[in-house]
Amino acid sequence: MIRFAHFADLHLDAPFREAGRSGYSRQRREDIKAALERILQFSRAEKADFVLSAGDLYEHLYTTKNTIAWVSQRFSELSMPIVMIAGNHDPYVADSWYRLWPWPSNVVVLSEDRPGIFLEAQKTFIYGLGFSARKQGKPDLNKVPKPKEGCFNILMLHGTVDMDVGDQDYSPVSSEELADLGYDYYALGHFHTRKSYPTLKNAFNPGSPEPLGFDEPGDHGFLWVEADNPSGGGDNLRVKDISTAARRYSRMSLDISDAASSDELKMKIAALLEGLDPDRDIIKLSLKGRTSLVIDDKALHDAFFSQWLNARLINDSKAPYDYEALSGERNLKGAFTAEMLARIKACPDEDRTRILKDALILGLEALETGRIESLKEI
Ligand SMILES: [Mn+2]
Repeated sequence: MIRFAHFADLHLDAPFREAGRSGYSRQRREDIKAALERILQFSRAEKADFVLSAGDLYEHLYTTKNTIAWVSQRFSELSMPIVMIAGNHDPYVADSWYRLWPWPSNVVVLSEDRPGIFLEAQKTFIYGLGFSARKQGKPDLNKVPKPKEGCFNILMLHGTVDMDVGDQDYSPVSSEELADLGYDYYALGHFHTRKSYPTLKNAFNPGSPEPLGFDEPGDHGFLWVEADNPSGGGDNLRVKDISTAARRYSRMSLDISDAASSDELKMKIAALLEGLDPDRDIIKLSLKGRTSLVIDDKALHDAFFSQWLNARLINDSKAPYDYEALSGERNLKGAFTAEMLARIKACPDEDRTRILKDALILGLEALETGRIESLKEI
């Protein structure tokens, strides 16, 4: 049996430029380090055979020497091999820390200079396809050696699998091409949310251990893999998600059309935030719908979010329609409004009246903008 940790896209020293509580960016960079600590602690406690880092360990443009010294120290405290490839944010360029730093003896960087390694004690062959520039097209899979018989074979790749990437050319491959290589496990990186592939059951992209922004919602962590060695094609993989994230990003929206007063609006917001943690949750809340209430964004933000690590309130609500004025307009909108108002007035049924009122709003929105944004909220 073989057991290992697979993580990717840690992005040490990411800049975190968005606004937040004082000291926010520094706190978030510490969160990333804490996520790495959790991965390494887990690996040590479980006596992992080795640890894989599938690219974007750090930000080449922002990472300080201190941070690299810190990672190197942490790595040196482990006895098992740590095998890394470079990603598009930390490419194996001339001044790369992967190249220049005196890494401890258990750290292996797979690069063009040395793309593969056989770990004797673990009976595992690992081949790496990392980045040697910030952008890189299709990797040359002909260079990938045949899997070694009688041992576990891992291909590490920082790139995109089975996607129509257009000009976003980040080392694209197809799952068929990977499957043809016949490796036991494909340790992927690049996408910051977890990914598995229906057509390639032994390929995994773990996502970022600590989420970096609103496009990385939900829980985040790394993968813990157990497999038979040799595996016979990777059929007996057991892959577990292990959480490491300190924060959780979410975008939320609240339709405030039916809030009759400022107090009611506040109650709606309070109800939405119930169960969220001001330190753990990082949120972007947009207020939607049509209302005649005067909304003071700053006062609302201060009332609810002054203690939050990072929460934004965006007022996307609009003023209500003036139906009487609209129905007097000599155009399609005017005719539509007049017709709908007449139907609403004549309607005896409460439920149907509500449907007609919604139809009036949606119809006006469609006539004005050519699409219906608020449909999902009704
Ligand atoms: Mn990345």
